[in-house]
Parts: sequence; structure tokens; C-alpha cells
Amino acid sequence: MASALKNLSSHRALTLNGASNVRVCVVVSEWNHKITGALSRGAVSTLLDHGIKEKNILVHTVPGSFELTLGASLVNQKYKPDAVICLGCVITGETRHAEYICNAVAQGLTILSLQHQIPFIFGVLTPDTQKQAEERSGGKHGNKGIEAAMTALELIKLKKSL
Ligand code: DLZ
Repeated sequence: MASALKNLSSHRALTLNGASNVRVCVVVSEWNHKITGALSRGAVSTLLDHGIKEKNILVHTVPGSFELTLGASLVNQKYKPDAVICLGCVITGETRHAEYICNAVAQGLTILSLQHQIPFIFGVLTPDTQKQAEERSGGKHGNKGIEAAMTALELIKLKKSL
């Protein structure tokens, strides 16, 4: 996997002006919940570390990664956040659904980003094995939840700067 070449938790320092007023939704798939729970904890702690207030981090769950797009759309409608982080884990070695699910979510989140002009982050792990998933949710390759949160913060910063 490409992510074996980098640590998903390593990031450049980022200062976000007005962070205390920033609102972020986190939508988490319950499928492979041990992995996605770890991704969620990584994302939330990264947001807190960057000055986002706990009350402004809204975490919701959906049954599986396929439902991330609708979940993201619903939370966007309700909370009008600055970003929506979508977290899931599709173990590709285990299911032929994988390609359909991942393509659908990637397309869905791209459409939502362009429609609503805020980042909808694709924080979906697509490892071949459970071991690779563990390595990328707080193991030797870091935590994709942290990477997803940093991506959201960078995009929020970019939008504020334009
Ligand atoms: C059905 C299914 C399968 C086989 N595998 C996964 C998976 O590895 N990761 C995941 O997040 N979800 C999986 N799902 C569930 C689908 O995302 C979806 O919830 C169902 O197809 C119902 O729409």
C-alpha cells in the first residue's frame, strides 16, 4: 500500500486563526468499529489540539462506509459546519463490495464538497488485511483519522485565506 511509505500521523505545524469558532462534523462508519473508533479518536484529539472547542465537534455514526455520504449530507444540513470528516474502513481482501463502496463514497464526497464549498474529507482506510488496518489506525503507519483531521483544518484555513 502507498501509505506504507509515510506515517499518517505526521504533519506540519498548523495555526488556525479563529479556531474556537470553527465547527467540524465527524461521521464514523460502525463497520470494523474497532478500527473506525480509533480513527475517530485520532481525528477528534487532533481537532482539539488545534483549538477546536469540544462543543463544536459533532460526532455521528452510520452503519457502514456506504452510508458515509448520506450521513455527511445530513449533518451538513443540520449543523452547517466548516468541514465534515468521514471515517470508515473497507478491508478489500474480504469483500467484493469494496470497490463499489469506496468509489461511491469518493464520488459522493467530491460532489458534496463542490456543491457546498466546504471540505468533505475521505478518511476511509482501504487496506487488504485487518493487520494493515490496525497499522493505519494508531499502529506503525500512524492514524488516518489524524491525517483526515489535518486535511480538514488545512482546507478550512485555505478557505478563510481566500
Ligand atoms: C456490506 C459491507 C461489506 C461486505 N464490507 C464492508 C466493509 O468492509 N466496510 C464498511 O464500512 N462497510 C461494509 N459493508 C457495509 C456497507 O458499507 C453498507 O453499510 C451496506 O452495504 C448497506 O448499505
